[in-house]
Amino acid sequence: MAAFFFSPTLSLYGSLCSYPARPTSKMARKGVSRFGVSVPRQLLEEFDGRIARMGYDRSKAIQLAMRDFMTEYVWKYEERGLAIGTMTIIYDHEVRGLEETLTSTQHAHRDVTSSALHIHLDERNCLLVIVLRGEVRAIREAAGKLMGKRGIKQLKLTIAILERQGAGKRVN
Ligand code: NI
Repeated sequence: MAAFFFSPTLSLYGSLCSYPARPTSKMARKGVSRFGVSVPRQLLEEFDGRIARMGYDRSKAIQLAMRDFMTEYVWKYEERGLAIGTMTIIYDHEVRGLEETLTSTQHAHRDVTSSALHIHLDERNCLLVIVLRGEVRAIREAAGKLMGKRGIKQLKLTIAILERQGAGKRVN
């Protein structure tokens, strides 16, 4: 982990945007902003390799990543209202106490855990898909109980907001 933080960094600034050094009036009219970002060299190399295969340049890829980030995280920290979704978990069932934690968490948060599907992937690993429905705040709390637990190899939340609190309008 330390390697990540102490890796040499490169600036994305140079080729982040192909605009001239000073904003032109045309650029200002389009509402485009430039910014500099420092990232670990290894991360940048991997990023460049992947986006090249996908046919994106850095500007486009970073815009997509920023939008994904907002979709993914805004609901987790800001949204209030009614939502549906799934929590997909891949875990090692041999880790002591983990299955009990997964079950007790679902019991404790039965107001938002509608149902669950369990598939035994191989000798050790299981896939658990929990269907969620309820207040975003309660879903967030249930997910928070499991995030970072030892033995959970992957935890992915997919949420759609049905009704924003105060808005009274269905968006999905
Ligand atoms: Ni299993």
